[in-house]
Amino acid sequence: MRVSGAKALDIVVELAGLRPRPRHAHVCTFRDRAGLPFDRGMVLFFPGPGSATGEDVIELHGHGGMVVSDWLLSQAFRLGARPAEAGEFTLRAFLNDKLDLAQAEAVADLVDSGSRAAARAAARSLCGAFSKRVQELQTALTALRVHLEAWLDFPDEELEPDPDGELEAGFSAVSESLEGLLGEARQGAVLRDGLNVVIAGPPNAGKSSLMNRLAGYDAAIVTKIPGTTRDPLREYLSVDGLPVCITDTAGLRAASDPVEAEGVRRAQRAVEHADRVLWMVDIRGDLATEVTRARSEIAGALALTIIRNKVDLVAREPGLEDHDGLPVIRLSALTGEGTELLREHLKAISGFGGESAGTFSARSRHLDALLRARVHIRAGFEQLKAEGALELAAEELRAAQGALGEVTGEVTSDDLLGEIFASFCIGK
Ligand SMILES: Nc1nc2c(ncn2[C@@H]2O[C@H](COP(=O)(O)OP(=O)(O)OP(=O)(O)O)[C@@H](O)[C@H]2O)c(=O)[nH]1
Ligand SMILES: [Mg+2]
Repeated sequence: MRVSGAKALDIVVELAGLRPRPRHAHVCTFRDRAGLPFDRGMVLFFPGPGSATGEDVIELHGHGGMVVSDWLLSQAFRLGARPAEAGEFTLRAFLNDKLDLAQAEAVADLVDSGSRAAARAAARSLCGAFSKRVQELQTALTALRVHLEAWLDFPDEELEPDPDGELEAGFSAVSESLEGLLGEARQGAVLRDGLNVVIAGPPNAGKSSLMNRLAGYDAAIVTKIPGTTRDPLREYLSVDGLPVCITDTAGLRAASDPVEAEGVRRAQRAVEHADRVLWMVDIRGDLATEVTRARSEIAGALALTIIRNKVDLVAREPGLEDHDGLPVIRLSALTGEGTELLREHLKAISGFGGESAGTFSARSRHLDALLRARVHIRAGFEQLKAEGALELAAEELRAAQGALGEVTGEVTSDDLLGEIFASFCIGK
C-alpha cells in the first residue's frame, strides 16, 4: 500500500509504531487502535520532495489477502488517508515537476503495452527520450527567435535582415529536426496503438482459415459449410513487433437464419471500426466484380485490401498487385503461401519500420501537436522568404513553440489533464 501526502508519515508512525528513517526498510508489526497486531510486514519512507510524487510517500508491505489488505486500508483511512483516484500518483508527480506530461503518459502506456517492443518504447519515453527531443527543438526555436527579434529590436537600415542566410539555414535546420521527430513519433504511435484489422467477405472465402494461419493456432472453427462463423472472433498478435488486433467475422450475405443475421450485423459493425479491412474472396471469382461488390458492401471503408484466397487451387503464384488503386494479395490460407506478403503489407500500410533501438512511445495527441508545430514553422519560413516579414515569422515560431509545449505539458488545460489521467489505472 502506498500513501502520498502530508500526513503519510503520521500514518506510518501510528500503524507501525516506529518512525522510519528515510529510504530504509523496517520490519514492523501493524497494530490497530487497540494495540492488537493484525499483520507483520515492512515499511519504507520516502520524504518529499525527493520522492516519486514529490510529496512524503510511505509504503506499507503486508502479507496481502482480502481481509488483511482491507484492514490495513481501513486503518489508513481512519488516520486521514483516502483512496487515490486513477493516475493520481502520476498526476501529483507531474504537478510537482517530477515528470513532464509525455513521461506521465508513458507510465500508462508502459502498463498497457501490448507487446515487448511497445513496452520498451514506453520505457524510453518514461526515461525522457521523447521529451528530450522536443526540448532540443524548443531550444533551437528559441535561438531562432532571439536572432529574429534582435533584428526587429535593432533594425539596421543599411543591412539586409538575413545577409548571410543564417536565418534561412536556421529555419531549414528546425524543419529538418521536426520531420525526423515526427517520423519517430509516428513509429511510436503505431507501436502503442497497433493496427485494428478486420477480415470480411462472402461466406466460405476462407476468412477463418486466414485468421488461424495468422494466429498460428486453431482459433476459429473452419468447415466447408458457408455461414460457419457467427460471433466476431478477436486475436492479438505481433507482426514482427507491430501489435495487430485481428477480427474474423461472419460471411456477409442476406441470411435467413436469425443467428447468422445477427452475426452479419456484428461483422458490419466490426468493419466500421477497422483501421484496415481485408476483403477476402475466392480467387476463382472475377476480380472486377468482387472489387465492385467489396466497395458497395463496405462503403466508406477507404482502407481496404482485397485478399484473393485459395491460390493453391489455380495455376497462379502468390503475389501483390494493384487493381484500380486497391492493393490485391493472392495467397492460400490453407497452405500458407503468400501470407508473408500480407504480413509485409500490414507493416507497410501502418508505416511500421521495425523496432529500432531509439523508438519511443507517442500518442495521437502528440502527433497532432507536432503537425501543428510544422504548419507554423512552414508558415514562418514563407513569411521570411517571400515577404521578409520578420514580425510575422517570429509570431509563427512562437506559435510553433506553443504547440510543442503541449507535448511536454508546459501548456495544458485542466480538461486535458483530466482526460489523460482518467485513463490510468488506480494506484498508478
Ligand atoms: N483449397 C483451399 N481451401 C481453402 C483455403 N482457405 C480455406 N479453404 C477451405 O474453404 C472452406 C471455408 O473456409 P473457412 O475458413 O471456414 O471460410 P470462412 O470465410 O470463414 O467461411 P464463413 O465463416 O462461413 O463465412 C473450408 O473448407 C476451408 O478448408 C485455401 O487457401 N485453399
Ligand atoms: Mg469463418
